[in-house]
Amino acid sequence: MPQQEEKPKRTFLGFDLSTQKLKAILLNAELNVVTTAEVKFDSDLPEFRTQGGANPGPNKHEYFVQPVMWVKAMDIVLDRLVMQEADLSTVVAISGSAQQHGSLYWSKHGIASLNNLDADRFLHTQVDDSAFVLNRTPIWMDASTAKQCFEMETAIGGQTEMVQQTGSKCYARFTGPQIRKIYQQRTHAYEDAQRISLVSSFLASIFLGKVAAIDYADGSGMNLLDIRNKTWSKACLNACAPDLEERLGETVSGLTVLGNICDYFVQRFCFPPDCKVVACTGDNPSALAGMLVDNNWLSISLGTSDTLMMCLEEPPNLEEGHVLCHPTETQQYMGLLCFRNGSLVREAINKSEAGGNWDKFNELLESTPRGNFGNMALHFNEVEIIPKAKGTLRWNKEVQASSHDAIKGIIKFSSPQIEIRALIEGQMLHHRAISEDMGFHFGNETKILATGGASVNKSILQIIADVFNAPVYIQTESEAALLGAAYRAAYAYYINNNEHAESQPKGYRDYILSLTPNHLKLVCEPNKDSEAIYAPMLQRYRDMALILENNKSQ
Ligand code: ADP
Ligand code: XUL
Repeated sequence: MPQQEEKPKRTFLGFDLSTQKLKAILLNAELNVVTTAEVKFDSDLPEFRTQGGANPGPNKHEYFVQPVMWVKAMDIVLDRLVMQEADLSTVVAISGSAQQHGSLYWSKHGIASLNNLDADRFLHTQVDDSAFVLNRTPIWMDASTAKQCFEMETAIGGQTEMVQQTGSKCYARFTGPQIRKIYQQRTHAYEDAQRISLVSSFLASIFLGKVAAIDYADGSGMNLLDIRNKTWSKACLNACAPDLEERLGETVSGLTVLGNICDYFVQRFCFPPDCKVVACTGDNPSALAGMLVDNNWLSISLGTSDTLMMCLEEPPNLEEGHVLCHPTETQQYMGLLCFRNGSLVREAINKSEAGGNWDKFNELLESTPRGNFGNMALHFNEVEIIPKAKGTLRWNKEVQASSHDAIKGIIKFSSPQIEIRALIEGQMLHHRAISEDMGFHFGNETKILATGGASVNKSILQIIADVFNAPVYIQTESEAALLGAAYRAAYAYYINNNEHAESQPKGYRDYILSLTPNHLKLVCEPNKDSEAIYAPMLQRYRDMALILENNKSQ
């Protein structure tokens, strides 16, 4: 007998089925990356003729995907992992993240094929077009359901009621309005659909060999889930389509082990037969899980749009923005705010004021003092989501919130330096005000996690630190949604494992951080005078915004 039994080699596998690609990541027992593999839809699967991972539909605002493309991608990504000598026989748990809101409609034949996958054949020859009553799945980019949104909100007693129950007003891309459109326009297909999956629960279904439950967090993006009770809202189901509950099935926590991997993957890719399949979730909740943040953290993604995520104790019932059930139960809820005028506006001002050179842009930005002599701007080049407004406004220190000039603003600032600082400070004041409205409490413990393309820009991050009066960190590993999938697999495995039965199991965040503590890097701290400068500016921004709001409603 050896003195100490050798620990079995354990790995965890995470997937992210995003808009443009399917990516897999294999983590070892210490949660370090062993290997990754990916399949890009446009270039690796050109036969589906996607652009940016989607196909435009025949009618205006329609976007779809053929689900068999995703099935094919799963075979390929697993092959690519094997080709990189990943030992899949060590994988003890799997989970996934996927683009939110898309819906798949299983046929009777499809469910039978899923239950009886033949390991000698490719997946996509078994879960093929005929596995679904619609071989085109509407995805989140689809904006064709304004009519159904109106109908659903009206049926349950208005927009406020929809927000109260589901955490969001009806959005065209959300799954409920999409299902209703299919029920109305393809009634026979709807009637033939045995089950409906989200993209995330579809991913889990393939590994499980049966239709998987929808998790609470991704379920919150449907306008169908009562986010307080974590059950389907009868009123919303009735407002959507008949006999819907039986098609949706039960909902579960995103930390649930749904079962063992099906035999197909054991035979074909050498997974162990007791490898656990953990509920999959949407890409935004999964990113929050991958960032390992608690209620002190505000995460700001500076991508094409600026997206803010936070943990919340209570839903704020905001007219805009989304409240979702928290993916890892670190807190009750997560808040999600998306602002359309992010990087593209910064790029436009960079072009007009600094010739498109970010170094020059930063030099000009840093040559102006914090507070910008009282100059402030709002640039909504596209109609902003919150507030729903379009246009540019510049205010100098003479413009009073109470005067008519607040609505008109001034034409131009006196220098590119002032223009650039006014843009960045204005964006961040706007983001801070709305995240406060959503219920985020700023205090001494507040920290910011910056991600996305513009998070490489330290001058912008310094302004974030000052306006939010909080230190700014970046992640050392990118792709939070993908990491979040593998982390959830590891945690669900841990809480389901007998070896911890006697002690009180750690919470999700504590457990993952105990294995992989150094995932963040501090990049900027607020200057000492930042609160003194930006607190009055924030109030001024709010006063100005109120004038605009009142003016709009007159
Ligand atoms: P998405 O994931 O939404 O496609 P990314 O997170 O990749 O977007 O971010 C892309 C954006 O990052 C670009 O639009 C660009 O303006 C911005 N960006 C890249 N480098 C810089 C930089 N040095 N400073 C500011 N913004 C930058
Ligand atoms: C969120 C949303 C997108 C998709 C695709 O509401 O529509 O972020 O999840 O990434």
